[in-house]
Amino acid sequence: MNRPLGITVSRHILDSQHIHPKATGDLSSLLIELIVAAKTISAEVNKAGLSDVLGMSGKTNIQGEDVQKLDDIANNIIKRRMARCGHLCVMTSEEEADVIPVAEGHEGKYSLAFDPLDGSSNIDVNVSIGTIFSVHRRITSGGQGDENDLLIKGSEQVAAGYIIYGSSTMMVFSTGEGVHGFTLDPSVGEFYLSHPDIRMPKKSRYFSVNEGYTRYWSENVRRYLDYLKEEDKATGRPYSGRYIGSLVADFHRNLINGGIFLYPRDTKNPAKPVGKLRLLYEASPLAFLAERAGGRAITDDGLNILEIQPEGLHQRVPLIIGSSYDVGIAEEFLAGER
Ligand code: AHM
Ligand code: MG
Repeated sequence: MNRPLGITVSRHILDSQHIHPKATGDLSSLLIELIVAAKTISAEVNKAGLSDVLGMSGKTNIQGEDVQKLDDIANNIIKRRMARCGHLCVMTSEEEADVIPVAEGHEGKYSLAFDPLDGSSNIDVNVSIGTIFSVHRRITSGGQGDENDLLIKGSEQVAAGYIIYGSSTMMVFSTGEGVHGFTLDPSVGEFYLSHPDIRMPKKSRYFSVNEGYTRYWSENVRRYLDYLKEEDKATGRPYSGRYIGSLVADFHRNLINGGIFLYPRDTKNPAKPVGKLRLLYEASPLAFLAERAGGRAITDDGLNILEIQPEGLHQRVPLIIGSSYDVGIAEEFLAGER
C-alpha cells in the first residue's frame, strides 16, 4: 500500500528555519536533539508495564514530592542528551533543585526548562502523561550559563511545547509562528506533521479543574464554577467537566477541542498559597502555545502568565488557561465584575 508522503518533524523544522534568513540552525539542532530524547522517553513509557520501571524511585524532589522511577528515567534521558547538544548553556528540571550545567566545551546560546514527565500520579495506571519544555535565548555571555538565563518572562520564549504519551505519542510545539502537532509513527520511529497550524476554538463547552479542592478556592473562583454549571442560554446545557489530572493531557484536549483549565490558588492552605503548577516548565510554555493558537493564560488575579517575571526556578503560579472567550469570562468573575 502506498502511504501519502508525510512531512517529518525535522523537515518541518528545517523548512521553518529557512523562512528566517538570519537563522543559524542552532535552534533547529536543539529541537531535533530534544525530539530524540522524546522518542526515547516514549519507548520507555510504552513498555512501562513490562519492565521494572513503575512505582517509586525512593527519592523526593525539591517540591517535596515522591519521584517515580519513570520521572527519574525521563529526567536523565533529557539531561544527558541535551547537556551535550552544543546549543544550551544551562537547564532546569522539575526533578532537580539547582540548575543543571551543560557538558564542558558544549556551551551554546539557549537555556532549557523542562518537566520530564508531567502527570506523575497517572504513570502507574496507564493514563496519558507528558513532557513539557521551554527554550529561552541566554542573557549571560559565554561559557556556562546560570539562573539568570532561565528566570526570563514567558513572552521571551523562542520555542515551547510538549510531548504527550497518549493513545499515540504526539509532539506539539511552536517557535513563535503557529502551533503545530506531529504524531509519532512507532513502526518508523518518526514524527509526522498531523495537526498543522492548530487554532484553539474561541468558545468551549468543557472545563477542567480538580473540584475536590472547591473549599480551598476564593469566593470568586467558586462563583465562576457555579456559572459553568448553569444552563447556557445558547445551548440550554451546562459546560461539561473533563479532568484527567495530567496537565499536558488536559491542555491538549482543550487546545484541540476548546476548553478552559483551572488550577487556582489554595486560599486556606498556607503551605500551597499560590497554586500547584510551576511557572517555568508548566504554566509558561503552555501559555506560549495557548496564545500562539489564539487562546489565553492568566493567573487567578488576572495577570498574564507570559508577563510574570520569574523569581525562582520552581516558582508556582495559579493557572487559568484555555479558549479566549472563556478565559475572558473567568477574568470578569475573578475581578468581581460578575
Ligand atoms: P507533576 O508534575 O508532579 O505530575 O504535577 C503536576 C500535575 C499536573 O499534570 C496536573 O494538572 C496536576 O498536577 C494535578 O494535580 P491534582 O492531583 O492536585 O489535581
Ligand atoms: Mg509537572
